[in-house]
Amino acid sequence: MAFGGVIPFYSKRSGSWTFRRVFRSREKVLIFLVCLTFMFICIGPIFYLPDLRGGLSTKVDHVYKVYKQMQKAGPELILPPPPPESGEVGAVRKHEGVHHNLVNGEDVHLSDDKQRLMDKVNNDEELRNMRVIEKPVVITVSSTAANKPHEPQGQVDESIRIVADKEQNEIELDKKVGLGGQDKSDEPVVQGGEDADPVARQRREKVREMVLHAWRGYKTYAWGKNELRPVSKRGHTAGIFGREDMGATIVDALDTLYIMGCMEEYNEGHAWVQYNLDFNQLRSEMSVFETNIRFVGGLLSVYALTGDMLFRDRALHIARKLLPAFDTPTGIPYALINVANGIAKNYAWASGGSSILSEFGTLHLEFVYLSDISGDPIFREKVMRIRDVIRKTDRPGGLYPNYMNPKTGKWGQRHTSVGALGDSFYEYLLKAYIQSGGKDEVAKEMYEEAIGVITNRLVLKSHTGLTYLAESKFDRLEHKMDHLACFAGGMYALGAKSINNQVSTTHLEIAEGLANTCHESYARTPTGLGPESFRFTEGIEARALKSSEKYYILRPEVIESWFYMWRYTKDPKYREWAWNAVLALEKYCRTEAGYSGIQNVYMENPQKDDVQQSFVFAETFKYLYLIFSDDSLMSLDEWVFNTEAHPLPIAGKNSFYRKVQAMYGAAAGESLPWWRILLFSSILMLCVIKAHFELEE
Ligand code: DMJ
Repeated sequence: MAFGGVIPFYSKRSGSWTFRRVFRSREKVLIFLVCLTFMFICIGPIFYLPDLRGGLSTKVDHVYKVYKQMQKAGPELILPPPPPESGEVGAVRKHEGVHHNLVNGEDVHLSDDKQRLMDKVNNDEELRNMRVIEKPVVITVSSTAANKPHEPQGQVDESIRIVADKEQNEIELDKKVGLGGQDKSDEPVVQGGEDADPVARQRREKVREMVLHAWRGYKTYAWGKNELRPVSKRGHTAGIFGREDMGATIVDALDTLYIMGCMEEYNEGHAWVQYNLDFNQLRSEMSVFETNIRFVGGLLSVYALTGDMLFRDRALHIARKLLPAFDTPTGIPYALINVANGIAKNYAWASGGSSILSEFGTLHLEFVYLSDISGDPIFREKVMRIRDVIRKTDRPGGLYPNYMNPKTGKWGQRHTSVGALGDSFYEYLLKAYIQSGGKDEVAKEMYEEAIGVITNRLVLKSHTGLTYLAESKFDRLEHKMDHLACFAGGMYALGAKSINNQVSTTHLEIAEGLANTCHESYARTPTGLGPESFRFTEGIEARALKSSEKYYILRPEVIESWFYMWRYTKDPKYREWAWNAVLALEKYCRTEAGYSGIQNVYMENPQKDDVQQSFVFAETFKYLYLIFSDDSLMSLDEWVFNTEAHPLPIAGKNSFYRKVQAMYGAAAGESLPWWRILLFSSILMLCVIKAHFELEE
């Protein structure tokens, strides 16, 4: 249709509506308005709609990134690539035993080009300069400055930069908290928080000393490695982190160092993250779940605490690398991913190639928060899809089995546990509700339902009255409780306090009972530290039976449950139990270079396992420190701890939530439907045309 058919034009010559070249000024204004509206419809959403902001702007970033690298790569890219040799990285794109069809069929020349580009990127002088920092940069600071964190960074890394809400950032960057409290009365207490009791203060100082000791050992012998071997004094990495040195200990420790006011150490870690933490270096498989709870969770926590954009950008960079793992027919992610090529798979041992409940069910807090602070809805969508699938699938006897096949959406083996393989799924149902500021009713319902069935079927009492959590295997009860399951004492207490209903009192009693039983598992050993699993039979209670169950690897769950119980009951026994754990850690786990797990808690002189787990910083030391602090420090009314004890702010209750403000009245992180803006723009255009006609008449 001709333009003149839509918009009438005035003709001097005939007085009728015809085409002509010269427009009246009113017509010019009209045309300008129509064009403006049209441009607004076409271009506006790219920049302003929360639906697209993250997505498209990220794609624009990626295009820009590739363009920059192409410029640097120079003429050699134009030369025809050599034929790929077998075994060469990038030549063979299929992964044995992997059924994930992400790169199958890809042009080998393209792969080769990509590899060359990658090599070029890796050799890029700028990046090489970034990576020369092997040892920590110890920032010499004056005594007052030593207590201050790095100034929050702006757009620190162009390659992983995302579009942020400028105004919001300016507000947030203005927030700085010094040691010993905060400078704004309505802000959460994230440092300081000394208890009034001098004994508690002294004990807390001891915990801080332990952290510094462990950090110095790591810094001296394993800086940049994932973990420290504190006996043999070298680096260590577990399969969950992949083979490369990704500084897992640094990322897991940062928020703890910050909360404890260890600012020199915090700054060392900050510098390492800034210059070295780069998942583009990874070539091996890593765990989606562990990467999420330790790296993404750790970075998000420090972002919330400090407002430093560096941490948000790194968290987004890492989380985006995990996304190909979610490309399954159901949206239930695989357990392992090679972030270099996006190939994902499950553990071979997991019930016919199933994904694990405690893994795919423990992404929600971090992913929702990522969407809220970036405006990119992709993360929220991924976890909401997981929730939909598990919600709609019938559960045998009301219990959630530990396995689900990501291709069929069918449950695997009928094994249910609140310990290994199940644990943090239940924790995240409750905490999703808390994180949302009480708005996520679905999470609440799911938690209430799940915990109801668990309480009825798996919470038992031993013949001397110890409360414990059994497991269910093909409808038979196994009277075994993992150290991991001891977190449930804290979960029951948190649930009872956050959801006030007719079962709250019972749940608080169960919490008390579980915390006590887990304490018994510690008290009944000569070391005062608890075993990996303990059993209840005719003859024994709260004791390990098999030798493979007798180790202690610095796990936090028992201390975690005492932390919640202390906060909610103020019964001094929890502080005493925590102090006994400190003494036991000092006696049996401390080495010259840090802290090690032990192989048998029932031996007077246990062997050390020579691993300082990264979670000892994130969880064990943090919960100990908080038990001896005032309740105002990391208040449970303002913060919710992820399963790695990284605190995340509660929406609507914590001014450190740092939500990106979406435009057009949509709440941050929520999608504003396309149709709404389209409708709005069309109405606007029609009004303009109508007004014009009216004027002409
Ligand atoms: C931590 O990494 C997390 O707590 C996880 O949920 C399971 N357990 C380890 C520490 O024991």
